[in-house]
Amino acid sequence: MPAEIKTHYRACNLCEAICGLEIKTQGDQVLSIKGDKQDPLSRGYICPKGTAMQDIYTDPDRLREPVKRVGDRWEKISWEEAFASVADKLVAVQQEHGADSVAFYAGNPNVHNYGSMTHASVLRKAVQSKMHFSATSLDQLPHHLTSYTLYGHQSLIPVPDIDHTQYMLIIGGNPLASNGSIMTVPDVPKRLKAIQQRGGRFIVIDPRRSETAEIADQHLFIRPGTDAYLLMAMIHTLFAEDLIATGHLAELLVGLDQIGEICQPFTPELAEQRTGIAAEQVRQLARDMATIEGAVCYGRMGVSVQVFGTLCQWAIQIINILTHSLDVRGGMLLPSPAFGYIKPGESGAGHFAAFHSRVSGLPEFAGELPSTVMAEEILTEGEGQIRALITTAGNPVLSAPNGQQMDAALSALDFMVCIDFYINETTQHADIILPPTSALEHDHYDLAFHRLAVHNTTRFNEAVFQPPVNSKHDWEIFNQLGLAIAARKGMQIKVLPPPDQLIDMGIQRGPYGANAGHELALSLDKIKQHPHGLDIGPLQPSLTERLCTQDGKIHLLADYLSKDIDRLAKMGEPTEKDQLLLIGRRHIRSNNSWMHNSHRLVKGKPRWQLLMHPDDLAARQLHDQAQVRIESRVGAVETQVLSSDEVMPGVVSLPHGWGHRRTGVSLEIASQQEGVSCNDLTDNKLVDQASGNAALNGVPVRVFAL
Ligand SMILES: Nc1nc2c(c(=O)[nH]1)N[C@H]1C(S)=C(S)[C@@H](COP(=O)(O)OP(=O)(O)OC[C@H]3O[C@@H](n4cnc5c(=O)[nH]c(N)nc54)[C@H](O)[C@@H]3O)O[C@H]1N2
Ligand SMILES: Nc1nc2c(c(=O)[nH]1)N[C@H]1C(S)=C(S)[C@@H](COP(=O)(O)OP(=O)(O)OC[C@H]3O[C@@H](n4cnc5c(=O)[nH]c(N)nc54)[C@H](O)[C@@H]3O)O[C@H]1N2
Ligand code: SF4
Ligand SMILES: [Mo]
Repeated sequence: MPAEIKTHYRACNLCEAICGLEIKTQGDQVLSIKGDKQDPLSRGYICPKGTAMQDIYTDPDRLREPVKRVGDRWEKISWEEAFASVADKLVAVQQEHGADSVAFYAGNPNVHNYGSMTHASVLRKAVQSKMHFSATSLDQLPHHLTSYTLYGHQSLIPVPDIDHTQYMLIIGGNPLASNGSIMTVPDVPKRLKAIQQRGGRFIVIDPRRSETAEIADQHLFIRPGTDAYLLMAMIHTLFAEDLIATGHLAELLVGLDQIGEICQPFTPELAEQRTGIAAEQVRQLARDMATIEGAVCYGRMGVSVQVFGTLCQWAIQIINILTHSLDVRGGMLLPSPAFGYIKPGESGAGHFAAFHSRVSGLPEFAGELPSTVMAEEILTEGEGQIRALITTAGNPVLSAPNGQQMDAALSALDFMVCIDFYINETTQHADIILPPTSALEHDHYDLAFHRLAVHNTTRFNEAVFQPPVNSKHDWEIFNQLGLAIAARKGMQIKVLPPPDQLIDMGIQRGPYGANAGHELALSLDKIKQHPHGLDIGPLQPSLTERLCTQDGKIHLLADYLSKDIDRLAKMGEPTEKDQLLLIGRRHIRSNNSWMHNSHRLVKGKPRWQLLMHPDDLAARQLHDQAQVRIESRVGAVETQVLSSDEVMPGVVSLPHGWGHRRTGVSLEIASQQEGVSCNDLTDNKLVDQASGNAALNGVPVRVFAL
């Protein structure tokens, strides 16, 4: 008799949109994956990656047991042997070279996997090193630093109230491809169209006419890396034209006059010269923000991951504050999640520049050093050198700038262990790989992204499949490896109970719990009764009660920002003759570096080429689809160029996460794909000076015919 057909509901954990999925299975087969129409947040929306969740589950290349490297082969080993060897090695390295000779790199999927978020601390406590790196500093670090500076907590991050806004200014974000970031917004095409249907507008500022720009009311090209001039000029205009209205926040603001002074030199005319956006247009953007009720200014990767990333994110908050667009309906609002609700007294607020990196002297934030310095900290000899590395769900060889240097650094380590289920560009350097279960084999509660969602909901889902007998979840690996290391150090550490138990306490104590006197009296058990998710209401103004600064005020300016504004004022014209500025590009069918082993996602038109404006092609006597060599300060790659007026003249675009054709990678489908790694060109020395975040956009390159 054939096995029974079952229907499961599960949120997708591949990107920040956390769409509800309806998954039909029979035995151990997935029959179909569709959007869950009853999910109150995603409303049935799904993208092609959601369907591809099944390809990860069935992928023959996915590791199911620990492996150890023997020469250039991989040998299966038992979990006992794996934990013992890793613990022996790490402890030996620390005994010889000190606690900080072992480093961590945590990749992006950690924040999409709740057991990794709750249990990573067990391993960290056992290892006791202060060398932590993560994808945060290749990404949203400027948002955390800005929230820490202005609102007193790195995770108190307001998001656009997209369902009620009348005017949305999107700078350097492409939600149609990314499905939103630092803004959990499934079903974003409909949500953006709804702005227009209710008589509002949205405007995109981007060096490329992106998918989002295509459907916007207006698209303005901007020269990469110059957004800070635009934003400072908008602030300048608000002061110059007496457009400032701070509404209910007025009494909380400290340093308003200083902002007025510091933005003086940044005229719309200067902005025009640097950005390419007409001065009158710059003024109009400021006026619209100030005069339209329910307006919001939002910026993402394009403005975070560039040379003035923090200044841009700060200026975006300031514009929202000065136009009474913060903490108001239709503007920027703080989500109120069932778990992880930030209010005064909450731990994990962050700290900044408590120590600096050894070689380049970049500051830590919240206990992490910028990932741009990880390779040099491995390669530069001397006291404090990193000798061993633990990676969890990360692929820095393809994701961090100067990938060739990263590759060389990982080869130079005394020992490396990876918690990951693929042998890819990074993990191939490991001595031992510890593979966790895949997503459909564990339960799921999204800890990170309900906290950034445009509507408050909560959702818990059971595992779709029973995990195989000899398998471990990420959280079990953290517990057991932590114990093994602690035992060798004669330390006592506590392992943690399963993640669902941990978050249950947090939910019960949260704002919808019985303790808070909420009528829902939420607990995990109650949430489990709603497998499609539970609607807990639209975003509401709440910032004034939730500010975590010591005096409960918003200090608009900080020293490090004044310094950065100085740096902006002194910066010259960025490009030399013949130089082009390289930017990235995301595609709906791709997910950073690790979903190219799914046939259904990579089939069809290739998507890894370099885009170049026809004028720039002509100037180099290049023709469409020619093979070209791209050179930057750190490296060179060869690929195909496509002629496209999507990018502005002077700008070229290459997506990241490709470049799987190399020896040592065991990804059957991915390694057949053409395409090179964009991060073999991006520069580890090109950083946002304020935070140390990587500047992966706006990288100077030259392009030649092959
Ligand atoms: N399909 C898909 N979805 C994803 C991901 C993925 O890889 N694929 N990754 C996920 C992750 S980890 C993240 S962080 C988010 C990112 O989410 P987004 O930030 O929305 O995604 P990006 O496509 O990187 O958008 C950045 C935009 O900035 C533009 N840009 C580049 N340089 C500049 C500049 O100097 N100024 C301005 N104004 N714009 C600039 C680019 O052309 C691009 O359109 O996406 C998430 N979702
Ligand atoms: N040039 C350029 N570079 C970029 C960007 C860009 O826009 N342009 N974007 C940056 C951004 S926003 C980000 S977030 C980073 C991402 O950088 P990383 O996080 O370093 O890289 P990913 O490609 O996300 O790789 C994820 C790894 O996690 C593994 N994995 C997946 N799920 C799990 C799991 O549940 N458990 C475990 N243990 N492992 C798992 C995968 O096999 C893969 O090896 O890239 C950054 N790099
Ligand atoms: S948009 Fe993101 S969360 Fe939704 S189905 Fe696609 S990958 Fe999954
Ligand atoms: Mo990211």
